[in-house]
Amino acid sequence: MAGTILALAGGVGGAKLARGLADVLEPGRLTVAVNTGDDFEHMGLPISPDLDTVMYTLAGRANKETGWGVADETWSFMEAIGDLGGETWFRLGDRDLATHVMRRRILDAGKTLSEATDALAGALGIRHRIVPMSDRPVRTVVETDEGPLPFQDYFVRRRCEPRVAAFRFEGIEAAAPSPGLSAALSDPDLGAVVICPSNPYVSVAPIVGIPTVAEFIDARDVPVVAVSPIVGGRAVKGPAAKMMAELGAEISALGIAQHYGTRIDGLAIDEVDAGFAPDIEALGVAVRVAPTVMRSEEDSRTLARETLAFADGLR
Ligand code: FO1
Repeated sequence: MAGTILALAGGVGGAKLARGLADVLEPGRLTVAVNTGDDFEHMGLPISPDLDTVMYTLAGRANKETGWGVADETWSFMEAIGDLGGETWFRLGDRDLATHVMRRRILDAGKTLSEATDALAGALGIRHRIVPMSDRPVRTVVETDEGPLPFQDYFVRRRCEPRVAAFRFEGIEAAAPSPGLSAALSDPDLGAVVICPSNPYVSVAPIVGIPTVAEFIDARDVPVVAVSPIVGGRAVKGPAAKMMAELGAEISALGIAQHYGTRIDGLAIDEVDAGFAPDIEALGVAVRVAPTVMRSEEDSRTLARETLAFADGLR
């Protein structure tokens, strides 16, 4: 695989493949652009869940049980907040809290979300570039049968129960790509864009919906390959399958190919879904069958190598 790689990621699946790519690529060859549509201000703190999940995962400190936050976490702060009658629906662990407080201080000093991310990732010893998709606010709003819900209200407070009708990304029209994302897109050595196995509706859509990014993808001269987040008719983690059902999409690797259409050149699907290959290829999307469920860091490295080889073959 020649050239540099731009990975688009959000959530647990995205973070795992980003980790696999970081393990197999030199720091200068990988940029991970992360969804910020899930971000919100909570108790005066700037929360960036997908940036933190990617950062903690690349640092080897992610909480594998919850899929978010930090491993070996303690909850004294939350307990004390509860005792004082504060909000406890969105749980902030003691170690995780330090990240939000540090991000607050950096942003209050007038620095950008990109600069905050560089500082935090650097402090965690991460050598690969993790960048927010934009330094301007983009907020995902979930249109449900109970009306519009800010993303975290839908995802955490309501546990994804309301029926989804559509998604809105407030601020996306005015959202320029972050400097790191712009640099990756305009890098003459860019060899491929990898869309990680993240939720296509709420983790990937905000990134590829940024006008400059959408234009790049439509006019691209490098392969864009995605990894299906749906395996065997189910989401590996999270509400993607439930959303697809509610939106009337087929809950399968074919449904993912139909969602992305020819905005992607190739789709990596799991071995259990190999039967979908002809129908996906009929859409004009190349197929790579590979083990796509990442249960270990070795699995993530294997999938990263498969995805890079797949993209290389499409150049
Ligand atoms: N998800 C939950 O289901 N419950 C929580 O209390 C919760 C707290 C939390 C704190 C920090 C953080 O970075 C993420 C947190 N998440 C929690 C996950 C978060 O809602 C999701 O990671 C993303 O927004 C969706 O990928």
